[in-house]
Amino acid sequence: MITRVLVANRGEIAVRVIRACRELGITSVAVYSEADAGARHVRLADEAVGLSGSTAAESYLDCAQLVAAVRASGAEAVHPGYGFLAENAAFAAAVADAGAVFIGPPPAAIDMMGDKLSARLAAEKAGVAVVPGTTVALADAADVVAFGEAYGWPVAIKAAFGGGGRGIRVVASAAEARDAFASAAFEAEAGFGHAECYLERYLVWPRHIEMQVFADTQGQCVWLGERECSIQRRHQKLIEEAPAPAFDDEVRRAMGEAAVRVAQVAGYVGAGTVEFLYEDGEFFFLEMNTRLQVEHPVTEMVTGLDLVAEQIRVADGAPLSFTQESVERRGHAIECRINAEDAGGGRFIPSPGTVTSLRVPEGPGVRWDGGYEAGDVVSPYYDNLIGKLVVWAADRPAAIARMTAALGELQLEGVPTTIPAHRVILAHTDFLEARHSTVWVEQRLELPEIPVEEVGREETGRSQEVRVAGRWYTIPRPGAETRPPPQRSERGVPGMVAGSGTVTSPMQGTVTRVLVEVGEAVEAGQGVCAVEAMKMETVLRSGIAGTVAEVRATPGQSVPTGEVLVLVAPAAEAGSEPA
Ligand code: MV4
Repeated sequence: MITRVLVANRGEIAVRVIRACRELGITSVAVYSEADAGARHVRLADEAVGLSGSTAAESYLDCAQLVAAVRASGAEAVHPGYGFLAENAAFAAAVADAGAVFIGPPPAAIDMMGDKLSARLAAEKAGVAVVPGTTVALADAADVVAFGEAYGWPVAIKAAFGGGGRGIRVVASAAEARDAFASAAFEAEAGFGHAECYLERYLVWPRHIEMQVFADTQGQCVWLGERECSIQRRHQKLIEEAPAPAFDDEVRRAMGEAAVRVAQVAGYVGAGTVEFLYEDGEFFFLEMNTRLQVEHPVTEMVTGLDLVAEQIRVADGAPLSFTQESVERRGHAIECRINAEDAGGGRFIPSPGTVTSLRVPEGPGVRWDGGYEAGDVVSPYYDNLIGKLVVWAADRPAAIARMTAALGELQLEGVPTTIPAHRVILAHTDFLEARHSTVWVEQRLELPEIPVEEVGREETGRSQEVRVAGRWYTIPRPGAETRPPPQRSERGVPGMVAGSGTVTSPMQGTVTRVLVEVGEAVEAGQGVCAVEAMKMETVLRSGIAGTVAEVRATPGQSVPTGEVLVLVAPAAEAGSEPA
């Protein structure tokens, strides 16, 4: 029987797993990086093991250190949470080699779903519709043209080892195929270590609906219901709900059964999520996530199940504590992710710092899964998710009202958060009428420029307080620049300021790649370097044609928002100093 679990994660999900352990009478062992000594998950755990290093790569992503911690702590099982090593088959295998149980699926299932081409083949084998596309690696740009001519444009080029939205390139016409293929293959190689790409017809207004499945070691597999996850920006979800609004019972059942068949083809064990795109009443398999997801609480709220406790029981060899027939779904649940980000103008700029005060809402049907308390630091090294506000109510309108009220009660100071963005979304008629899609936040939602969270920072002398519709806001003083110019242009090219040869980082992050050298000629729109933040890499582009005058970026370098990384001199003055 499992009596000691090492939690190979941090933040709110480590807290969630530690709580489940406590309820099950299991001793929890936290791990922590140098930056996380004294973090909330460490304070809550029964025991803790330090890891050396502060960056994710040096600490929570270092397999060898984690396995050493498993051995040193005497843990009998490891819960990986989500992110970090949760979908790393080599880690799952190393945990088993160390004599402990990996609380997750077998390594072979992780591998099958990690390669999106073999995942598509698995779905086909399960008789599940995939987005029309290819199941062998692309050979050249001619494949893209042939596919586009046959199935229609736009076409998506996706990295076989990408996933979660990373490494997708949308091609609108045959004319774009050559460049798009070359850069997709380059980025796939640079980003994932595998250049293989495949094609899909690109759906322009889909909803993202995913199905929770659960399998045990005895061959049972059950679907628990779907989550609507379309409200997202830059492939990071903001709001999730269960059930999906305007979604038929028949489609739900068909999707659930399809997800179970995919899991069975993969030889799945434990909690898994099968992602689908849903458009015009049809659903298409996208990927399978072989982990517990951030948004699992909305499924817990409507089913009354504890998915983390179930994961631990299943890892211990127990049969599922429910059957397909016994699972009931009641009411409606919504989750709002509270991130340390300045959502002003829809830019969602990561803004780590110290949470100086925090009061979480209470009351019937309100749940807070948090990783921080007042005085804790949201570090620039990791995901900036502070916590998740989850509500349950009898139906969707009641859940939206409850969430709106709970957001009003949530008081968090010290860092800007996504709270103001949530309030705008929850009141939007497109959201209320479920007329949104995966691109709705980026294409339709207008968020005010008002940096609401600047309140209390007036000492800079660059802001002033104003009252709008009965609420106090702090806005920049006229003429005062409180942040670098928006890097997200009207046409939605991130990481580029049209007409400018000064390439700056649009967010706090780490330089991953430098793509040009001093003296090199570049086109307007050409990528010059790439910065990673929140697991997402953004290629920064020159806004002008010209010659690279200066490269200040170096791979691995941590950069604040607005840092100048590359200077491009305009073509006319090539070779001279940029203005
Ligand atoms: C797509 C798509 C439209 N058509 N594939 C992004 C995340 C990754 N799991 C797959 N993604 C998409 N694939 C085709 N053929 C649109 C998206 C997409 C998306 C999907 C899920 C959640 C959010 C998204 C946001 C933008 C695009």
